[in-house]
Amino acid sequence: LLLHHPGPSGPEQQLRDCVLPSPLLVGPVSVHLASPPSLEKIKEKNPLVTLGGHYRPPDCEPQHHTAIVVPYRNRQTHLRTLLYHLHPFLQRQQVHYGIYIVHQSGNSTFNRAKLLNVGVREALKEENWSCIFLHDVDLLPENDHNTYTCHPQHPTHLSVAMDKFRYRLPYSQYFGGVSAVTPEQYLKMNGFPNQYWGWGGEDDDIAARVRLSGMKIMRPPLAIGHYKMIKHKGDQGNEQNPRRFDLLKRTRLNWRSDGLNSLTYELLSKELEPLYTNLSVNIGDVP
Ligand code: UDH
Ligand code: NGS
Repeated sequence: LLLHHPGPSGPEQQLRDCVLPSPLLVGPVSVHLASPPSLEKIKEKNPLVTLGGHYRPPDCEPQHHTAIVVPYRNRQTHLRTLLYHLHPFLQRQQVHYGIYIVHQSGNSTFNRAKLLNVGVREALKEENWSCIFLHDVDLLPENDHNTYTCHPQHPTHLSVAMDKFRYRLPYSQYFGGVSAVTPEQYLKMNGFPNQYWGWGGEDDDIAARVRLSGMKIMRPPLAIGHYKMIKHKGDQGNEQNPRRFDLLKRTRLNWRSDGLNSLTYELLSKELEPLYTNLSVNIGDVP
């Protein structure tokens, strides 16, 4: 049934609201990690994805508008695997989405949380997203009932059952991998820390911010939140951060002054690729 109503510039088709859970869901899916197809092949398989990696369900009005933000440097094969898997996954969920790759340019020490701050800010400049996913490039969701939407009050941690942790949480406050916030929740917790250079601790800081700003962490059931991680070694430029334990002791003191409200960076380029938006950014280096 199609309803018609006159829009501001003449008659306009109004689609039915997309329903949740989406009728297109299949539940558990097998994930192929080895040798993903070329970007051209992936685009062919996803003809409705538009420039910059955006998609809207064609047959119903989406109720959720989700930006996927991926912190990134030098993981080309992982990125292709993620795109190959995530585009069809999100389309089955009938959400309106866009994929943003935030590429840390140069060889300075990697800073995952700061890249996530940049991605949130840039994505929200572009569209009025209702939900922002913070998504590692090497994690592939294995069940499409794990919906890529936000809880209205509380941040969500999605990757609760990763294969490398034998499909359980490694510890109860774990917030790494894949998580989601609304713009309001993000503002309330003053975003993410900018001071974690190198591997480790930034996800624990983010989890602490959720609590300190008066919110809690929502999670899907373990049976639904299954993820496969693409196996890899630690990256050059992302060595363990020796300051992480000291920083974590100070989250309570620092979260109001370090975060979204202290974020500085230089956007070097923004390219609308067929399957994603590529933000190249200079975020500086360890002070
Ligand atoms: N990332 C990159 N490029 C890098 C480093 C990190 O793209 O050079 C991104 C990527 O999205 C990745 C995320 O940051 O999924 C997290 O980094 P990670 O995968 O290295 O961290 P994870 O904890 O794995 O998933 C760590 C493996 C080695 C840990 C050694 C310390 N015990
Ligand atoms: C904790 C780290 C987290 C990390 C988690 C899982 O110890 O950043 O291990 O790591 N916290 C600190 O170092 C303070 S993993 O097994 O994926 O390498 O996410």
